[in-house]
Amino acid sequence: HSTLKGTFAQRSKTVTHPLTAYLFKLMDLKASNLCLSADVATARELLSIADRVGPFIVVLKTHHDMVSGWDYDSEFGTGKKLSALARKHGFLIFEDRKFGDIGNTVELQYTSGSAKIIEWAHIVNVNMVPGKASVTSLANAAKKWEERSRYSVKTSVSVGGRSRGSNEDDEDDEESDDQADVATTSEGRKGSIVSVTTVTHQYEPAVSPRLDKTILEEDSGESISSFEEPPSDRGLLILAQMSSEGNFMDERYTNACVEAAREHKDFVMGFVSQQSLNTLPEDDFIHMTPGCQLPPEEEEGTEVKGDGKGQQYNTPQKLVGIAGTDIVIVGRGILKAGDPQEEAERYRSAAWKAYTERVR
Ligand code: 5IU
Repeated sequence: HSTLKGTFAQRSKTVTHPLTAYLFKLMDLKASNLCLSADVATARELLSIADRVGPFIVVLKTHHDMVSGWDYDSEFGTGKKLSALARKHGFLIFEDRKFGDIGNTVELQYTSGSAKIIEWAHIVNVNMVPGKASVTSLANAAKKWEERSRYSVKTSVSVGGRSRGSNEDDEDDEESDDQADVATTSEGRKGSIVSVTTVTHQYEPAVSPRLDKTILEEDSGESISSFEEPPSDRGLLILAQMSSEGNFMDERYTNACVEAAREHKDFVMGFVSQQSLNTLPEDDFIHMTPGCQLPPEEEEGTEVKGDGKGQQYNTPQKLVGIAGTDIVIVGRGILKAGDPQEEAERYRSAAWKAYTERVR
């Protein structure tokens, strides 16, 4: 297939999905096709590893539900802090949520609850077992969210000489009832509304500048990266193949995943899979592949095995070079290393080499 020989730079110019185009560009700029699977126990560790390994990766994969101490604050919480780090280092956040329920339920799981995944994860994935409706529902949810966040209307209400801001979009914000001509200030004082100003403005999808500053200050004042901001589009990966031993995703299942992806090209970026699934000439899906490890440096060239709990590993050379996937997802290979930063660089370099040799 032509995408096996096409460079990421070339594919960034022709691919339909804006977020995939952005990701391909990022991969080309950073010379990286590495995703860190940040399977850590605490929010503090998550932010710390994201900051340290950020320069070497293009995607950070999270499992927010295994992290303790996740701060759900919509402005200064863990999701927003991750977004700031994503902007600083240039990577996308992929919440490996593996949605797997009926359409209505996955939509709510994606957009609601404490975590509000859609707010901070550029990419999520779906388990196709319940059928194609879950993809349609997630796509609709994303479309609604994108429209809302592109043009959110901020209203500033001045009550009895005091001014406060409220967001009309925030349905559960009880204070935003600016229709009434009597309002209560945050201190509980009643007063009549002096003026109501409505300003339509471009929403900042990633993070507020204030938060950028907070994180950067904590981090010895490094400047924000020169990477352009990602588009506000959200993306989906369909779980088409798994790395675990004896999994039930057979060929028929995988083919149905590809079919669903083609039906939702404006939302589906590609697949979590073990090989490239681009077969039609017009296919240009991106493929991310877990189950990746390198042998230790001193044993270069040897085989890598599983983890004894069903996980099966392959080298970047095999996955990117031979099976034709684009991004390798590495967790414990990097996390358990003595120096995760150095190890991330070793994985980046091996995966990039496999890619450059493939397109040569
Ligand atoms: N993961 C897999 N295999 C899969 C899918 C997801 O390992 O087929 I879909 C996840 C599980 C874990 C990460 O979060 O990818 C791999 O971590 P290790 O590199 O530590 O095995």
